[in-house]
Amino acid sequence: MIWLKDSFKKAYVEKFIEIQGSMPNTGTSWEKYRALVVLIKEKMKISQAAESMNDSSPDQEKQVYYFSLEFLIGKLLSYYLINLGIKDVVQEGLEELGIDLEDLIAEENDAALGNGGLGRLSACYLDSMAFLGIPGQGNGIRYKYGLFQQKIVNGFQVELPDNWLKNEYPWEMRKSDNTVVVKFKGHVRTESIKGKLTFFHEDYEPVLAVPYDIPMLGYGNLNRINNLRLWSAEPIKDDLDWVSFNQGDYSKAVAYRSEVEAISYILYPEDSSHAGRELRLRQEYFFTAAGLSTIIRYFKKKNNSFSGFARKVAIHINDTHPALCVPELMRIFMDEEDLGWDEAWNITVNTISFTNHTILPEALEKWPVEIMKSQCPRIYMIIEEIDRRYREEMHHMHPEKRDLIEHTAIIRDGQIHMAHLAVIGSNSVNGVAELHTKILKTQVLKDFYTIYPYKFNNKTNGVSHRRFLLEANPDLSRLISESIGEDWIRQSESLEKLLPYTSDTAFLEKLADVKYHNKCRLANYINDKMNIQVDPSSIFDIQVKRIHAYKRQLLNILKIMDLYNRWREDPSMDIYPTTFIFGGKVAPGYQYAKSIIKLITTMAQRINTDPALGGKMKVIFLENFNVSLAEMIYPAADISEQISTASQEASGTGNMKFMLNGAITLGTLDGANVEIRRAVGDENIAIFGLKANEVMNYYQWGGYKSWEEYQNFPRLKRVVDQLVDGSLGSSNEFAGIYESLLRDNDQYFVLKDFRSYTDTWQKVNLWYQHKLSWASSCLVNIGKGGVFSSDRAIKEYADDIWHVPYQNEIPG
Ligand code: 26M
Repeated sequence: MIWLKDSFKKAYVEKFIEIQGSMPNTGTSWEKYRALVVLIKEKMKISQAAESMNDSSPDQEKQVYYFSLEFLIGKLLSYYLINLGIKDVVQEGLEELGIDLEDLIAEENDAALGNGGLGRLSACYLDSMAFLGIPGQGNGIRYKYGLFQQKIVNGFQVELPDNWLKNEYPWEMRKSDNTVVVKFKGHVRTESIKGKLTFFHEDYEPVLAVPYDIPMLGYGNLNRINNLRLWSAEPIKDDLDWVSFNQGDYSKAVAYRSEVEAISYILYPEDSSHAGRELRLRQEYFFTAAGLSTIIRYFKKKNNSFSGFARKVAIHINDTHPALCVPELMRIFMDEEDLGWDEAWNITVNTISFTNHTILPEALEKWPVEIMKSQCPRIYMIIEEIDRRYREEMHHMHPEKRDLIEHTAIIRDGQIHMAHLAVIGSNSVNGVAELHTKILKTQVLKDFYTIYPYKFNNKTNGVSHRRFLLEANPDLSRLISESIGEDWIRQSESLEKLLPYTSDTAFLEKLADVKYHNKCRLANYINDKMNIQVDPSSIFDIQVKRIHAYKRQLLNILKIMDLYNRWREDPSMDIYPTTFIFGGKVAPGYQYAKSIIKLITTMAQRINTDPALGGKMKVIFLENFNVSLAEMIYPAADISEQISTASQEASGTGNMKFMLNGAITLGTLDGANVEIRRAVGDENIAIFGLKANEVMNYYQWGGYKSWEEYQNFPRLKRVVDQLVDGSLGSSNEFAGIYESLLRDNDQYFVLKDFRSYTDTWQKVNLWYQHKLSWASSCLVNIGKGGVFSSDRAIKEYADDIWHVPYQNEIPG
């Protein structure tokens, strides 16, 4: 315990006076929030300084650096109070000062430096590394604007800028002393000095990379505070001089400044498409080069030779976005540290590991040679050399396999294949669920799998069960701890101790009460925000995630249209009242997915205002789905919709968050759903639809005939026709969706899976009416949810890939 109530109160009041020059009761909520954060930050610093003084071990611990263009961290204050074990003390102390902690928590902006699954995963992983005592640092970009805020206006998504730094972000610390220069453009002059080729990068554009650090504090672990280092791009101080000296042109000086500031200006809001924009490449090189330079600087402080580098440093690249780590590390070793190619290459490969997050071909990064050459001329030379040596080596090993070389080369048809660079330049390649890893080995990267079988491994994703269960669902957490003790907070697998309660009626009733209470909380939110009343005793059937064709929100809304049709025809139909809830953002340029939102909101408008339904159905599209909202939604779910076209969702992580909160998955055998089913058993999950191998077979033979599906199932034909027959209004809004289903042959098998989906949904609806059986299955999901904690995932990374120790025991 770092504070008792009275010492906290005293410290808080003193801190407030120090910062504001007045008493707390005169301040705004924002000022009170900031003072609390500053106080906690200082407390962390003091304890960490004490720790590092005690650390007399001569040998430096191995450091893990997690490179990611996205960290979707959400809010920190409330979570850190829990991790420090002082939430109650602080809450009571503040209350005595007349301050409501909830008001302060509400002041914090979500740090939304990520799009979705990939970005939230990196935040969960930093959390678990801090908890497990792994020296693990994040490296990313301090975007001035995070993921856009979504408003729904007339049923359409409207994007607003996310100006999260408007007020200042009190968790971050600017570390100007650690600023580095990243060099873009210019050209490379080669000179032979004493018989050695030497490279001079000349006439380059210098960009200052200024780091901002955010402390990463794990549960119960004040001794080890990790760091998330986010880089901001700034013009060099004397930019006017520099530019006028070089170009003698004022307008160029202005252009220089804005080109530099653009680098860390905004997060790209696409989560599955690669547009090949120059600015994106500049972002990638910027944070890669800046991050590596701090790693090298820190390493050199403690070591005098690079031979042990890979034993002291692990660099993990989150998708291919940081794959320029490979040539940049080579550049540093060769051009700055004077190592030869072979030694530099060995160390580089042994240091870097790589995670792939998607098989969608449109997401795979390829950069035109011309862009790479002009932005990063020296890096391009090194990539060319890596490619040349790779081809040469393959030619030696497999002289007959010319195809193999062409399929796996890094540079081909004027494009640089970043996934190939990442696979060749790393010692480990992992997928994010068993099925996904299998698809990588047998399809997407199959040629590489024949060349480097030993590099491939699976690391099924995990989520922070402390954020998404302990923090997000306090009532359930209390019920769990009262029954099985608090072990589960540190050892997620201890949730299995709940399993004996699946036949305990009194317990199951309490579980249902908790769920009801969480549904009331969400219902109140919906009422406040949207002025729509939803019945908390109806089934909450929820799909929240980015909107994308492969995730098939369309399948869900067609199901709702069908149900609505049937209900109107037969009001006595025996279906339990259901509230259908959607949430999720669309990439601003993705018109098709935008029309899906419009379809959902159009149906919502219809159904929610139809008096004949007597409130049996409601449809809600919650705007601006983000981490904070997610923390309110998962605890309130009965049904978790995980309905992607099998093979397309690499893992999913929302599925795990729902499960840990006792929702039943209604899903396809895709991504980690496969493993969820294995964990809970067939009777505690609802699976439907095509299997991955069936889908891939169809793809191989050019798809299936969606027309036949449509013709042969009248209920389906009816909802598809309704998209264009005027029943949804006179505009042509949904013609694109209609065409995608019938003319473009329904690439995502929406029509093909419709029957099996609606049948399965109906069974689930019946099942819910057997309250005890349902609650018992919910409990199995919670009890088996422990393996999907990011603690488990990080331990596997630590054991198999990074080779770092972790502390797993409860400290004494
Ligand atoms: C690429 C190029 C240019 C701009 C943006 C991108 C890009 C950004 C994010 C591409 C993909 C991005 O994210 C992919 C992603 O989020 N994948 C998800 O990763 C999760 C964590 O592993 C999985 O659970 C999801 O199944 C997977 O879709």
